[in-house]
Amino acid sequence: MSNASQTPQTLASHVPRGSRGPAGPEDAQARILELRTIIDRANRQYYVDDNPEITDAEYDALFRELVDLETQYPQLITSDSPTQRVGGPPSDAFAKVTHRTPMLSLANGFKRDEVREFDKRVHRGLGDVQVEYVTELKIDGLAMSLLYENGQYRVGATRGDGYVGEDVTPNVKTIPSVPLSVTIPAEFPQTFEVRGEVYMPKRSFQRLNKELEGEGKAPFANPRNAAAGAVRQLDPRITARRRLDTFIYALDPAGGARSQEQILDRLAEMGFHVNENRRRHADIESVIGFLDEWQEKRHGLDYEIDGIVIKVNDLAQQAELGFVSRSPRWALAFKFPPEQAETVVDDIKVYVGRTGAITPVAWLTPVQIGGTTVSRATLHNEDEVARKDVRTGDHVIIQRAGDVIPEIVRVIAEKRPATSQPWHMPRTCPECGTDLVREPGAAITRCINASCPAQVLEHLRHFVAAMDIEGFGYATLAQLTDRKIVHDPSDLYQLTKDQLLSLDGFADKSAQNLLDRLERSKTTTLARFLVALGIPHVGWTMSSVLAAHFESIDRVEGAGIDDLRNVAGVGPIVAEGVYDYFERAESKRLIQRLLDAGMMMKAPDRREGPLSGKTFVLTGSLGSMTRGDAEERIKALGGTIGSSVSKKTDYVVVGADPGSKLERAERLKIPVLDETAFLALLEQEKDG
Ligand code: 1X8
Repeated sequence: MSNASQTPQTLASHVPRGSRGPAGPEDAQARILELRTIIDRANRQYYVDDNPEITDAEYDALFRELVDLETQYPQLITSDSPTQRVGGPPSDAFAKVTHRTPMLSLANGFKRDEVREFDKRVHRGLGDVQVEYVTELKIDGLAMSLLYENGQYRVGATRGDGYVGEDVTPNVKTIPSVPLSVTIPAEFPQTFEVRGEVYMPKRSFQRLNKELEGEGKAPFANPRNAAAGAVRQLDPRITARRRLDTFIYALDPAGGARSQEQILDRLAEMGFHVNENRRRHADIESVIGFLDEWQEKRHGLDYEIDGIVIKVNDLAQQAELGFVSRSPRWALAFKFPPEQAETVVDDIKVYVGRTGAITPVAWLTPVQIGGTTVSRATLHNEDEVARKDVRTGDHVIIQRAGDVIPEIVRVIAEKRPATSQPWHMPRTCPECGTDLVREPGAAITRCINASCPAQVLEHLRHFVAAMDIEGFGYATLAQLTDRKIVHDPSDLYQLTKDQLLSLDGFADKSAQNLLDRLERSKTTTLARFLVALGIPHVGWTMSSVLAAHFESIDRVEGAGIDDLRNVAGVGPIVAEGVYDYFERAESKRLIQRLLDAGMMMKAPDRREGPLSGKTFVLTGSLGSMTRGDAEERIKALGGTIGSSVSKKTDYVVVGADPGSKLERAERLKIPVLDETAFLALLEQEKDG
């Protein structure tokens, strides 16, 4: 098997750095959309797939660029911008939990001067008073919320997008350091929430990766991803085997504690794991001493930290400082600089991605950086290689910023072998031999042969991942394409059991399971289908926008360029990408074949049923069910919930103590249902 197809499919598909700043609002709009698409995809990879492909440092740079542009052009901010969220979207695999208060992210600082600036802001905000700080290690784990009722552990949730997380209660329950019941201190509320990080100790991580490699499976890139994978298992028994641990640092309500330090002491008394490496400081220079100390000492820990969290200690002062957009003003996350190491470039090879993008990748003599072995570094594109003048045989400084794909920072010129030659992009595709194309002004070189085996394989991998069809591993798809059984995703739906049984690793049961999963995947949503097609610039956010607007694949396919441009949240670059995609005969053919195979798409968030097209507004409380249950039952029958009464409202359901909505309904002559009538309607519609 050629190695060209073994790389993550979109190694190079985020935008190359060094792009010039936009000149005016129109350029800014285009760049903002581009950044949002890249950031949304990166978020999804990080939070949902546990498989990031850009580094934290790159992510931070892209995010900062977006924040800067949106600050400059506030009129271009939309509610779906990643700057308006604080994390990634929750996955469909778990029930959702709405956090009692949002799980916010902290403002970041990278330089000691930014820490001093933070101190100045705090002092400006509080006036002429003493401020104490508490510093804690910033654990490179997975943020969690744990809810306790009457001292009993009830709900464990991931952070998700900060507002809604995933319910992973049974999984978290398997973590030994999570107390299942706690003794509640006197005068403490019966219901409280703690927050902290779940992490995988370095030692457990190394053992797990050895096991995975022994089974021929892909290892995790870092302990954080391994911990995230373990928490987000559907089977808690797997979580239990992964030896996770926790550090807890927040308590809500604080129950009489007056400082962060007291909160940490109280959490420890209650039986939570609290990190012992914390310190109180009378001034910011003492804080900076703590940063220096831990930047050195951190490698001696059995867990990864990526910085130091600095908090104003006094809770009253915290309350006075409050919040600014997505972060508290009283805290700063100081991030350690990326770690570097020296190694040798043994070779430079190119990979072909799903869209035909050709990415040069340096093969390195394996080297340890901060506890992880690194043997590859992305070189992004031809210009990047030329700019850094990286050559086979060079000694290089590489850096890893907490994530998978490390980067070459620079070549050590003094150590260059005398015989070395500059690297050049090959003229032809290493997979199919087609002449490579680089359009004027573009950074990316492409193989434009749509049936290039590497592209076909990456396209299939993208499709099965997006459609959430388990059981099509790399090896299976590679066999199917090598044997020319499968050429595009629609062929998957024509597979027979005999064909599957002819592949390595299939028995009757596993073949049947795979066929069943394929069959089930045919009932899907328009948003998922659009993602699976692999349209340029269309990740989950964009596909949801398109699905909500157009509601059917026919209408997306038939949309003109102006129709697309007029969709809120779709900018010119995306509009063009989508339009071009659907113009192509291959795309039309693929979609038709998928539909012929029986693919069916539900309209976004709108269930079909006897109440389809009917809008209900609820007011007052019902005796027999909660408001939420009533809404669920209406939606289950296809109805829609409105928030205010208008001429478009079909029914107003009235419980006890109705508000002004009842008056308005009577004025507009909208049918009013009391609880009995409402229940009767539900029953009748259900039977009918
Ligand atoms: C994130 C983290 C916090 C702490 C430690 N590790 C983290 N990853 C801490 O406060 N000790 S606070 C935090 C957040 O608020 N996003």
